[in-house]
Amino acid sequence: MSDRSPFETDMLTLTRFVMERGRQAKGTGELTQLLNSMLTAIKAISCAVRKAGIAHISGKGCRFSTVDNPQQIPYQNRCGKHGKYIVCVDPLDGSSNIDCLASIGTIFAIYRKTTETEPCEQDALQPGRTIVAAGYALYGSATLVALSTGQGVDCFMLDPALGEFVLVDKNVRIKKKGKIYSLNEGYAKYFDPAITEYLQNKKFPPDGSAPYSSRYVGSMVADVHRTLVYGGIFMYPANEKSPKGKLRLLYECNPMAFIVEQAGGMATTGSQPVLDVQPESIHQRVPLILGSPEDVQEYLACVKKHQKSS
Ligand code: AFP
Repeated sequence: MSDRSPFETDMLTLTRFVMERGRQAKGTGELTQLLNSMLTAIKAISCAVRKAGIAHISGKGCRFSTVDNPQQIPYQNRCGKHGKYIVCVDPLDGSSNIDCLASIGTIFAIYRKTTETEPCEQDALQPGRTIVAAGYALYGSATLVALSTGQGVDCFMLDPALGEFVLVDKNVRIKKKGKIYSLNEGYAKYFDPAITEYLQNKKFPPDGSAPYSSRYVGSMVADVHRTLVYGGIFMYPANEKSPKGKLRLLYECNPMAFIVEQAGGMATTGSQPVLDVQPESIHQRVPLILGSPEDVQEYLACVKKHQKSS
């Protein structure tokens, strides 16, 4: 038996990574089982997405909740009892990009149930600070999973030959400051003064430094993953048309905020850290600004300046 930690093996699969984390936590194995079930579903989605155009599967889908049709997927553990976790998941985020083959993703956050009953809405209405594990799958040029169980962020790539996710980036850290801003500037007419000033400073830096680049896929997982890897800032702010922004707190903003904070970044609504928001409804929307800490802090300085002047 090698005396090397299993995390040091040359090719660590995500299945084994999750099992090792569960063993180290001396848990019941339920979170391990749940995470591995999530990975199986992600592999199925990846397979379906990759052959969507051929298999015309637009009418098929996974048995997941959908935004307009939340499903409670009944689950009983080996003892015939309901599980102790609840999962908030966006199974196919960015789906409007499917027809043009732009990257799409799956986003999930796992919380401990707060009730002793079958999974219910109350179980899901927890601040993101209570997240046990969160992650996303990116169906891009390859299929990648970024996962955090609260001990940093690790990235795994799906090896089609193996049918397994393999560790490719351990303990990912976001840059303190980037050179890319990412938001839909088509809504510029509706932006508040703080966002408008912040963007002006990115395009015409007052200190004469080089302007930032603009990148926007319109698929949150792709835009957030690029921000995690290259640094910079992703924004879906509130605007006149969407006073609370567009993105959903429970299954888009919270998991992404958890991942970015675990990688050393920041995630704010503009008035408070995303993970501190007390959810009031399942489909609640919040403004989202996340990324490199110095970039997010620069944005918050613009917010503070305009709050003082208003
Ligand atoms: P769809 O799932 O309808 O494509 O929406 C994707 C999304 O929720 C998120 O992935 C993007 O960041 C955001 O919407 C893009 O919204 P805009 O099209 O308004 O920029």
